[in-house]
Amino acid sequence: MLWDLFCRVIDNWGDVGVCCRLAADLRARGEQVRLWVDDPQALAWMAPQAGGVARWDAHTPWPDPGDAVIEAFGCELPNAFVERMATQAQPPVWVNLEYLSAEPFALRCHGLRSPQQGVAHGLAKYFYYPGWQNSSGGLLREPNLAQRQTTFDPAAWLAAQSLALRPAEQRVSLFCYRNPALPQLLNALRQRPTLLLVTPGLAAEQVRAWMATTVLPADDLLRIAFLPPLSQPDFDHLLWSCDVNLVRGEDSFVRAQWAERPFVWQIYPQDDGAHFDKLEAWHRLWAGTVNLPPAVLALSRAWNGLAHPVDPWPWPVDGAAWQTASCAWGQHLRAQSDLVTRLREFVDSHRTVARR
Ligand code: TRH
Repeated sequence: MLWDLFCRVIDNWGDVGVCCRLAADLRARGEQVRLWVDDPQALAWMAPQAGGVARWDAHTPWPDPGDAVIEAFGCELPNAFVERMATQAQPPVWVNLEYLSAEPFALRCHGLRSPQQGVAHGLAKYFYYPGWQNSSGGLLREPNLAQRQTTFDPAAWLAAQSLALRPAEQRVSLFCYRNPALPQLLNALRQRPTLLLVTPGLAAEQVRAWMATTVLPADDLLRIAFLPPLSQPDFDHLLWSCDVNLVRGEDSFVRAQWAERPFVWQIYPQDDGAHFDKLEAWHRLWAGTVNLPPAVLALSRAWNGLAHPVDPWPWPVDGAAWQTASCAWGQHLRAQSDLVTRLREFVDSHRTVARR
């Protein structure tokens, strides 16, 4: 089938990150994909090999739509394209790919049909919610992920990044938004030998600001390395090479779960505080499924500003239990089908309905 996948870059990298990963996964399964991105700049470093990417705007001369149209994160399709969808003898299956959420509404709304009006009159859009349960839309997990992970050599990859390893040193990756709890985290990391791997952008900016006001002796237990922007495969390699990963948003959050290493998620902050409900829904699902050390939830709440200033900083002492829980969670998810498997089934079944 031919898929048209629309992405509008709002801010940060997750919109385009999820869409280019979805496009690559569909193509890996033999699907034809046109990835329409309004601002594809980030793909130059995130997915330099990505093909079939087209920049779009209100003046794009649109081809006939494919068999399936994926509107990522409610990005509002251009009217001219929707008009072409409405004139097709066999209209495409139109799917709104929603944000990942553990809140109950996501399961309730997953798969719902929404008849459209205006230029889209006669068309229906379907809400598609990713998720962690069999009744959700699933999580992106490409077919060769497990094979990549079993053949990956962290020491070789770290050496290729010119990162010398020290014995008994924990490795922590940092990918975050602005976070007032960062100084507390950094001071907590100084309590034992730690190599902190800092991603570019907001994480690097905040760590540098902290270093400007904190004297780190040359023999400090905390070492800090600043990373360049990594391709998505190399961002996976970073997560797979660390003992703890601090991730954010949506796509890196999911990738940290596939890494099956301890992770702490900074949820995308919203002005009205709505992200707190979303975070606690995630906590309930996670802690209700695997045996999480209590300190892990305390750390997650502290890192997301739900409980701070916290002293002493709740960095879990029982790393083994945290690692066991992370593995159990990943295995729990791998036992389910992935998002693209479910999405293809969803489109197939709804195309059949349209043909009757
Ligand atoms: O960048 P983000 O904060 O994106 C967010 C989320 O998508 C959120 O849902 C959305 O509402 C908001 O944007 C507007 O975090 P996320 O989702 O983890 O996306 C980051 C992408 O960047 C992910 O695909 C991983 C990738 N990445 C790299 O490939 N290399 C890197 O070096 C880094 C730091 C990230």
